[in-house]
Amino acid sequence: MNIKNNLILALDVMSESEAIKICDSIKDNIDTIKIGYPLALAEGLEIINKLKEKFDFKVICDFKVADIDATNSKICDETFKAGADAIICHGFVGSDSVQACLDMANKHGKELFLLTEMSHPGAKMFLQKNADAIAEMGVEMGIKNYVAPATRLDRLSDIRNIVGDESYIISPGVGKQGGDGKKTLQYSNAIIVGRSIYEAEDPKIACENLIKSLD
Ligand code: OMP
Repeated sequence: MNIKNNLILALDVMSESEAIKICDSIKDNIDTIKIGYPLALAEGLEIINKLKEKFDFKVICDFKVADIDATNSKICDETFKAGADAIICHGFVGSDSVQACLDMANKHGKELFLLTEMSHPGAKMFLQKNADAIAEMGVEMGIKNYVAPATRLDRLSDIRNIVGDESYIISPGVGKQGGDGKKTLQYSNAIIVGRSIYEAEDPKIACENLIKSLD
């Protein structure tokens, strides 16, 4: 994926009108947005194509897919049919579940991102202990895209070492969760930022200031 300014907007707002307002203000600086459960549950999957058509964005669907293989296939199929360019799946469910997502992404000619370690404090309880193994599994499966945390640069660096320089890593946790964008980009290909942009008084200025700080 080629992501403008190495910056993805996490559009976790709760209505189409809010989404359009934010997108309008950041559209010159951002070409890739991430839509997750908040907006998809509030407005339906149609929101994906509505925003793609209006702003020509690439859309990553953050549904953290984590079910048995048969169910994962159906979730991914519907998401890609709705217009998603990529989907994020969990790795802790194991290779059969992840393979189902990968097969569906390949069938649609779209991308899969494998989530390794999460960015929040609770990730230390269970996920961190297995994150290296999840990343190793991804490499064995031929997965090219990963999600890894901006909040723990040592862990992000470990995961980069496992997946190699050819892999594409996107990292959430910059801003509100305490991560630093510039430092994160030493290891990641792009950062994912939500609240520091869409909750800002002026999202366009917040976005421009963030981009300047990445230089
Ligand atoms: P802010 O904390 O508001 O910048 O948003 C971060 C975005 O990244 C939200 O959409 C989260 O759901 C998402 N996210 C994480 O914060 N941590 C993770 O480990 C993984 C994700 C994700 O998969 O995108």
